[in-house]
Amino acid sequence: MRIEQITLHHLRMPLVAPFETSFGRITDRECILLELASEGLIGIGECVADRDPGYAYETTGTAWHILNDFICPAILGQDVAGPAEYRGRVASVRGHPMAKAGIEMALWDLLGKREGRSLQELLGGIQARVPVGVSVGLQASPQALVGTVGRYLEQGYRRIKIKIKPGRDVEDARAVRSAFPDIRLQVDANSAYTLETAGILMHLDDLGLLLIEQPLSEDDIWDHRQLQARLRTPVCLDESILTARHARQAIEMAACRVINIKAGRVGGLTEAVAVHDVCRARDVPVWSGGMLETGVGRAANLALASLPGFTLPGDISASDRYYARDITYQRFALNDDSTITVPRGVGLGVELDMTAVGDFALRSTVLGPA
Ligand code: NPQ
Ligand code: MG
Repeated sequence: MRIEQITLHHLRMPLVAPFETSFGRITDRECILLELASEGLIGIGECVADRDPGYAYETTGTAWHILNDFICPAILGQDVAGPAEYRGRVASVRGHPMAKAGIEMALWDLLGKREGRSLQELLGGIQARVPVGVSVGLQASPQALVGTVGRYLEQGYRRIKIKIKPGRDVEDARAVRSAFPDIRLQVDANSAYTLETAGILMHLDDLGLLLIEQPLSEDDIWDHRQLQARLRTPVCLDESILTARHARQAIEMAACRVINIKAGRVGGLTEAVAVHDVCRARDVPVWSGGMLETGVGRAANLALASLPGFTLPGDISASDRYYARDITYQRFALNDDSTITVPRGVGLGVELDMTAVGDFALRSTVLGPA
């Protein structure tokens, strides 16, 4: 596939409601949309870096720089066989997985369009509909949280994840559990604790949670092992797992019993499938994380989550959980059984609404061969 032109769009999209986590509160989501032109086809991809380096060190600013100055020049005017070969070409760029993953997603879309196959088929996905839940941000009080969770349950979500941080953990989780004794419930700390402050999390152990996600820092895999040894509830790693090797090491260390997979965090869908394979071979359940994706990244998450090892509900959610207006014509809705249907069209199976892209774009650039 000869890469003739790459267009980058830095977008800012308003959220339907503010989203607050242990690392901050946002009212708009930024991302970079990519369009790769090759032999009469356009492949589209989404880079999930946001404006601020709160979840990870990458931002829309660093990703734009790495894409514009290093990654795009390495493939423009070149014949790229596919996602696997692309990974070799960008191996000399250290880090920056989200920037790399944005182009990789567009290459998968191109490959699917060329071969007339869906991303689901290309990745080896099998389920037609994938079970999903909703991630609920920190609210003003435990009472407000119970109200918000109740509204998502009414909408049909059958798995709830709440965000926690020091001072907003046990009381919040207990309030939700006592209001809804039977729901599938889990918590996510986004690295807000240390082994020294994590003692409080022992109180979560009798709430029947599905898992406790990323309590400690990204680079504290060993300390997650110490914490997991003291908890009956499974620890799930998110930020700590940047490669399939990390997944293997974390499992070997008994640092977690579940892994959250996000293609952006691990540098692309190819590595995401490799993480899935490592976990499946060891009987470790995985589920799809979410990064408040547009319809583009949401389609990719659905295809990935249809692989057989994704046995827990994903943080994918319907489009209207996050956006009143999206950049794809396709919108994803929740089915009655708390699933979302995996797109079946070629590639990602979604088409861009270029009017919406134009309206949300802060800047765009068209890159050609040097
Ligand atoms: C998580 N996602 O599982 C992430 C955290 C997250 C759905 O909880 C901008 C950029 C906003 C990155 C919001 C969910 C974000 C973000 C949440 C990451 O940890
Ligand atoms: Mg998380």
